[in-house]
Amino acid sequence: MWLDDEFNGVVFGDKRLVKRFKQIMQEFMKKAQSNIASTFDSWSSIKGCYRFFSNDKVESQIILDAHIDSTISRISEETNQVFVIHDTTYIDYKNRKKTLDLDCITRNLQSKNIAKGLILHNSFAVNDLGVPLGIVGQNYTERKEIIEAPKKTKKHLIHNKPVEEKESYRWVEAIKGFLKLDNVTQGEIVHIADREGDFYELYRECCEHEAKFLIRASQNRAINKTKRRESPKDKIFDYFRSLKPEATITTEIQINKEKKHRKAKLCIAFKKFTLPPPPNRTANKDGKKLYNMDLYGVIILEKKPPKNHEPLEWLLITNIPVTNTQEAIEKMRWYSLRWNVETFHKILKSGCSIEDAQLRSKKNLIKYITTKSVIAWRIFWLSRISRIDLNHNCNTVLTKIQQDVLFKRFNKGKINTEPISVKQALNWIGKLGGYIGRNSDAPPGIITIWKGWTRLMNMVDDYTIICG
Ligand SMILES: [Mn+2]
Repeated sequence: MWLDDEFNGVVFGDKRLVKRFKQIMQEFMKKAQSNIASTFDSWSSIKGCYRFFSNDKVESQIILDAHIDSTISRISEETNQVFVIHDTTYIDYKNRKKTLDLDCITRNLQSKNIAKGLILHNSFAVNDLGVPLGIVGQNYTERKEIIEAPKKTKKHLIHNKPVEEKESYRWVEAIKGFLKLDNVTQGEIVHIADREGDFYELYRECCEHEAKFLIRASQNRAINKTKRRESPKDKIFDYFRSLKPEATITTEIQINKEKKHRKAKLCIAFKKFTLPPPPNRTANKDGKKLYNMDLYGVIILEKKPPKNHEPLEWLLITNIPVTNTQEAIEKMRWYSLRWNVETFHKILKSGCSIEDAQLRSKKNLIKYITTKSVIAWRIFWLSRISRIDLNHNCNTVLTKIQQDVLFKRFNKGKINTEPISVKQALNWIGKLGGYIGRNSDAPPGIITIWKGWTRLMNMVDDYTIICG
C-alpha cells in the first residue's frame, strides 16, 4: 500500500501510534473534503482521531520528515529537471475564537477586525511535466500584530521595514532548510518564487550555496554598478524594457485563476546584469558580506494586448546563464510551472478543507495540516499521473481490490485478469466523477478525478463489507 511506502520512516516511539496514523490517513484519503467528525462513522473513532492529534508523541515534524524522505527518493529517480516552488498561503481560522495562539492574517478595512489563522510557507517539488513530487519543506510565520494600514508618510515606511524584513525572511529560511537536506543533488534543482521572493538576501543565499533560482522581479531596483563608490546606472525594469527583442512567440497564456486562456504575442529579450546590494545597507546584521552579483534577466513582454486586457509582463531573474533565445524561452516555460503550487494550496484548502479543522491548539492544528498536506499532494499527484506513462500498469496507484472493483463496475461485473493501465484507471475514475470521456475530450481534471476517487473508495468499502 502507498501509505506503507510513503511513511516507511515514521516513528512516534510507539508502534500502535504508527498503525493508528496510517488508519487515519486512509480515512482522510477516502473523505478528503470532510472534517474529522464527518470522516469517521463511530464516536469512538472520532475520539480516537482527536486523541491521536493531541498526543505529544505525535509531532508534525516527524510526519513531514517521513514524507520529505519519500519525496527526495522520487526526486532522485527523476530524469527530468526538478523544480522546488516556494509560496505562502494564509489559512483562515477566524471562527475559531477559542484557539488563542493563532496568528494575524488579515485586517478588515471597515470593521478593523483582525482575522486569525496560520501563515504557511510551502516548498513544493514538481518535475518538468508538472507532476507533483511532494513537499520538501513547510514553515509557519508568526505574526502577532498587524500594523495599522500605513499612511503614506516616509516615517511610517521606515518604521514598518523591520517587520516586513523579518517576515520575508521565511523565503530565505525555506531555501536554507532545503539546502540542509541530504541525498539531493542540490546543484540540479531550480528554485522558483513569485514577486514576493524578489529581494537581495534571497539571491545572495542562493548564489552563496550555488543553488539555482528563477524569481520574478517586483522592484524597479538599481542595477549595473561597476565601481564600488559609483551609483548604479540603470533601473532594472527600464533597462530590460528598452532591450531590443531577440524573438517573438505566439502562445496561449492563462489569464486568471478560472483557467481562462487567451492568445498572446510575446517579445523576449535577455541580458546579463549586476545586482548591487541594496542602498543604505553597508554592514549586514548577520555579519555576511554584501557584494555585487552577476545575474541574468529574461523579459517577456506583450507589446500589443487586446483591448481591455492587461499586457503580460514577466521579468525573471536567474543565476543560470541565459545565452540564447532557446534558453530564454525555456526560463519562461519553467516559470509557468509555478502555478502548480497555487493548485496545491487550492487542493489543501478547498479540497481537503483544512480551514474546517476543529482542533483546539495551534500545535495540533499544525499536525492536522501536515497530515492533510500529504493527502493534498497525493490527490494532486493522482490527477497528474496521466502525464507520466499512460501504458504503465496502475499497481503503484491502486491496490488489487480497488482495481477489481473499478474493473467490475465498468465491465458488467466481470473479473479482470491483468492489471489495468494507468490511462484506463484514470478514465474510469474520471467517469465515476462525472467525466464523459469522448475521444476528443481532454483528460479528466483534478476535481473530477477527486470526486471519482472518493466514490471509488466508498464503493470499495461497501464491496468489502458485502463480499467480505
Ligand atoms: Mn505568492
